[in-house]
Amino acid sequence: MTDTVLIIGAGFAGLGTAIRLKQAGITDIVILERGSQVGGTWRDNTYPGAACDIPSLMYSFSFVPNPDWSRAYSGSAEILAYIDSMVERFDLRPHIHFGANVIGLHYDDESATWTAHTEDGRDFTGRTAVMAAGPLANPDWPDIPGIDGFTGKTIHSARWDHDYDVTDKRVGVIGTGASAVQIVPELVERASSVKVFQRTPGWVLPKPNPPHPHWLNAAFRRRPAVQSAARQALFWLHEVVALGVVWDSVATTAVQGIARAHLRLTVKDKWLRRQLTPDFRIGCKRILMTSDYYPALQQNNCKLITWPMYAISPNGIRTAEGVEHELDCIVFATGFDVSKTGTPFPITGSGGRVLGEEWATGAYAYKSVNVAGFPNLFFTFGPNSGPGHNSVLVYNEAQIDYIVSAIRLMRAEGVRAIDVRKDRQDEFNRDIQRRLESTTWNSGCQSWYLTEDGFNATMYPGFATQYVRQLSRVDLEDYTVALTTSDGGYRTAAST
Ligand code: N01
Repeated sequence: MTDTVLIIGAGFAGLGTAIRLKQAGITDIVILERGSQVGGTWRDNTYPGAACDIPSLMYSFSFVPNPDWSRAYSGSAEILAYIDSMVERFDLRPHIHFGANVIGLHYDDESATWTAHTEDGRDFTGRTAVMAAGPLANPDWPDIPGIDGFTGKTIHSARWDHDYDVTDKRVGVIGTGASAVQIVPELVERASSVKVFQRTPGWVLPKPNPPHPHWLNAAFRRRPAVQSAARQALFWLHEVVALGVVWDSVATTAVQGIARAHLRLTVKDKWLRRQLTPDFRIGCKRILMTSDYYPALQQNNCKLITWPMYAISPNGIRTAEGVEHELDCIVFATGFDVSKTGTPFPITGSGGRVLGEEWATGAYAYKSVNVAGFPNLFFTFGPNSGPGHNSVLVYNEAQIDYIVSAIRLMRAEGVRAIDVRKDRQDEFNRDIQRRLESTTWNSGCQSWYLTEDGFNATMYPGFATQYVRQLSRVDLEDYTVALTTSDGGYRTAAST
């Protein structure tokens, strides 16, 4: 029982970890999922227009190829169907406990095990635990005065209410990030009026999205190597883009030039163009990929509001110059409450140390996967694992394979606990923070990548290739290792 692997979350990362564990012959897996369905952020983000801005050939696992993607960039329903299909294809359902909302995770030094407590009073214990809850899980409602007094309908982009019909309604959208730019074009088609409340404009690049022709999907089906080659080609194309997007360089100026030209070509009105021109380097905030947003903003029933919001009134939104914008519905496309400091629920490690306290001013880890003092605990999408230019699933696959290798190694060597060495972790993080200094993310804008103090606990400052390479091998030299002895006790590897 105690060799069980606990996985928290049944989104891409949790299911991917379970698949790779099973493929490695490890089957005592318990997946704890707070929802009643798999899919994580793709289960929750079903707003009109929800889609991925990374090509599907890369926004999928290489070990679960799908030859049938309908187009270059898939919509959320198709992605969710892909995630769902993994459950049956790899017989994961018996491992998943739905409605298991983890509210605490605690390590016991005596038994070297983790116990997850759920909201409904259940406990699940395992030798190892994998955090796969995802960073974009909890909607962020902004702190705008009067928010609770609005008498119309409020909807958050990450919890769309499909029973509410926006047809002929006066809709306000707060936010102009990656979610908003997908929602606005859909709303403009249906609502009587759409007012977009912008605090900061983002850089926009066009996103042509051609359907995959039948012959291409047939080729992928007949020759999986063709699909792998296409995936590789896209991967390297995105790696090249890193030169302009990750580091602040002349290539950044070139990419910014493309975004500026796109704005000039698609937005004719000078005033609107000025309002939509960011004052930060491209890449600093997430680049918005859409060909539909600028045209939607210029429709007769759409208006960009750039006056700061003063308050939400019972009838709408009041802006700083004293205008009240009357609305039937407010859409909050205001993003996610991402834990860059603290943890989503209490996690106590060896000796009762509390991870939330250690991460109070910013999260950090060793290679984004382990944290010293929290033995046998592994993170997916952990600190400093975010890409700005490539598929997050490429990074996620590397994390998963590292975790599976570590668990296999533990079993093969009779290891009861591995705990990453603090000196290795500190050295690693010094290097990460030094390298982040020259990136676009740290070049002076405010984004969800940074804490309020400007600490970047989110992004990986390099190529995807470098990230993958650093996780290609588990070196037990990086860890303090406790081995099980023949009498059932244990000793640290150093004392052998
Ligand atoms: O959220 P965001 P999102 N008053 O945090 C504004 C992923 N994603 O849901 O920029 C006024 O980016 C805020 O303004 P500002 C992707 O990783 C992926 O759009 O802070 N405005 C901003 O405009 C992405 O990065 C896909 O000044 C307020 C917006 O709300 C992440 O999800 C698609 C405010 C929030 O933007 C989050 O994107 C969609 C306030 N008080 C999302 N508070 C893919 O295609 C916030 N805002 C894979």
